[in-house]
Amino acid sequence: LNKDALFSDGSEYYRCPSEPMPGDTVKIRFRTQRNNVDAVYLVYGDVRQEMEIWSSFNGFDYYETQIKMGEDIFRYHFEVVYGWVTCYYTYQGVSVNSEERTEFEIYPGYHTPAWAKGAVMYQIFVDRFYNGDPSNDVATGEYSYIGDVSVHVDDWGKVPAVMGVREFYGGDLQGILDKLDYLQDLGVEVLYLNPVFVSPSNHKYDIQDYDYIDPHYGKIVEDTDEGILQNGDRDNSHAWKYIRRVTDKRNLEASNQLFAQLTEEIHKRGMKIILDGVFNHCGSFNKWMDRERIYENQEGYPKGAYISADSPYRNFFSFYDQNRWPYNPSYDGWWAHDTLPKLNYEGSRELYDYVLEIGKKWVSPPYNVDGWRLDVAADLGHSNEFNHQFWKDFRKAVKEANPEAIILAEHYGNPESWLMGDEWDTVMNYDAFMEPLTWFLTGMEKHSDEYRQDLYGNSDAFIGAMKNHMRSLHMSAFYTAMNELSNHDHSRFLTRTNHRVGRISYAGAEAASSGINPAIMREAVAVQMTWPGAPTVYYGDEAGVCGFTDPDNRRTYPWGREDQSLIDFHKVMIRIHKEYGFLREGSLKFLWNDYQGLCYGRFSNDEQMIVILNNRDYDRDVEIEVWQTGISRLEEATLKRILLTYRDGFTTEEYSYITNAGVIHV
Ligand code: ARE
Ligand code: CA
Repeated sequence: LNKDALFSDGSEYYRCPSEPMPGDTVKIRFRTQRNNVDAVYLVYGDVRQEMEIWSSFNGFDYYETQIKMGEDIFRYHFEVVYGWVTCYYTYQGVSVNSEERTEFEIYPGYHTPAWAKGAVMYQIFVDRFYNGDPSNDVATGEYSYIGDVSVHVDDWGKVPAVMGVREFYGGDLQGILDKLDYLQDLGVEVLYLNPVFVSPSNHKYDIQDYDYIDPHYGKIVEDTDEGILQNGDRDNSHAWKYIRRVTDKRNLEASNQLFAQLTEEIHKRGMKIILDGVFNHCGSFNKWMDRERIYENQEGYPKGAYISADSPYRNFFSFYDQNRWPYNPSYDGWWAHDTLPKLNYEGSRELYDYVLEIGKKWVSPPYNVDGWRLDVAADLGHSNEFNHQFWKDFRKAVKEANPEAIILAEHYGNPESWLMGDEWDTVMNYDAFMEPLTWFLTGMEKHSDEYRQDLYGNSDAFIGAMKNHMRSLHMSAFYTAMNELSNHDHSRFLTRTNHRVGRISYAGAEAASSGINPAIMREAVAVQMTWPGAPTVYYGDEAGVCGFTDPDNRRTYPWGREDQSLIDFHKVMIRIHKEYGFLREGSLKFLWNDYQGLCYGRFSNDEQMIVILNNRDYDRDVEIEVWQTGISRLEEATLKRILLTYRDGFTTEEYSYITNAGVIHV
């Protein structure tokens, strides 16, 4: 029995249709070496259903059988009979007995947007990407009305020793519009923007008003001291002027209009855009809370919950001390941050419905956003049960408004219970991408800042972690998972993998000349662009930007000082990613590994790619059984691509031949 030939997965090549609805008939397929086994059975529940040969090619027999989908999760594995031998094929591969936890699973009705499968995404932290409109910049001192010092940074290239939450560089929506050509040329298909709604911080996770784009990202059309007399409580005309920048409807509407223009332009180019949805908590600045008394006494704004016990928003939050009003400071905050009051959905149906409406509003005309990235999604609500109920309702609301909008949650740990087809579509893929890959390429251990000198991670650990965590991402979630190397919460990949270099200079060309070795980054990008899921580039990573964790990971994009060779490398890898459909929705198989080497194949029925990683700094010969992907020993022309990576001096080479039957010499 040739065990290495046995194969099946959740891709459309082995499950057709791959995202069935209840009532659909599904063809399930299984692969064996040609003329190698006596019988194959599909086993589900108590049923053992014999499969028949559907087709034979690439040296394999493909068995097939049909099943009718009900409403419930369908779990199955395969049983292979070969003379006296019986073995099983489960999600984890070949085994002598089958355990329930490794069953293949189908969730009838679980559908994720086709456009998101394998889509090339680009994450933008707006204030730091590009300043397209200096007239909307935050002024130095602007936020003194909330008792804080804000700084307008004039020098775009400055690397501050400490980046405060109120240091603003002026990046905005116009800046994104101005750079769409660059992004498209890079090969980007989807933009993911960190929060853009009104908020006085540069990260905007403390939302002040969910209904409007912050005018500092949009437009400030009304900007005078006029009207100061309308607000008796404000003794300082600048405060009033600045408050009006973000509360005057003319500025807010103009900003929303510019945003609609941006999404329209993005769609015109065939691209998509998703927004950050921060629904677990809002900002203490929010009109509902109004701790900073921004809205107090303004026409059209009722009193906030912090100020008044009679506030209509009183139940939007949970206050611990029921006797302290006004200025009740004791309320529930996300991870005890008092600027991030937790929203109390259980206490207010009105709030619940309002946020569902917000979920719909931005994916509907005239904005037509293509989905949400959900901040701290598992934290929302005060119980697990309630949390699931909320996301079920949220999904219904959003998909009703825009059926092809994606719902992508930020989550660390096992997301399985939210990924059953009726809550989230998928997740930011920390567990089955960013973390295992980081450990493999750096030798860094989980939850440790220590790097083992001269040791890279062990490929067995990489494969083990990947297989384990990939299991909780059923195919629909797996192909759409956001695969990042860096983002706004973690160190930049270049810095993470050059840990011992110490404090690193700015970026790009400067990084290159300061001893940063981009070889590991290129290796990681090669994996990212050939791995199942949506490869997502954190703005500036492609240009050589460095940075330690928050807030240093939010340095400005180095316009004019980019590391051009790293950008070019990204372009090549993105082009390869987009050229082959099987990289988006095909199969994955680990083919070989040793301590510092790893090889996997990606394939469909008629195209294959082999990716080989060599973490040693010298060439070596390895034998790889490429036939396992369907590359025929005889038909050499079917071998499409071999990607080779070396620690020093990365090369991508495109081969169209095999040097020896079934063996590639690296
Ligand atoms: C601010 C300061 C930081 C400071 C922090 C704590 O900027 O320097 O360390 O306060 O005092 C937003 C802003 C942050 C801001 C924060 C609080 O972007 O700059 O930090 O608000 O004001 C965990 C959560 C995960 C969360 C991260 C940050 O599980 O959900 O921590 N990520 C989201 C967003 C953030 C955002 C918020 C939540 C709040 O993406 O940008 O912060 O809305 C391990 C753990 C994870 C942990 C992860 C990262 O892997 O397993 O649980 O994530 O590290 O720290
Ligand atoms: Ca600006």
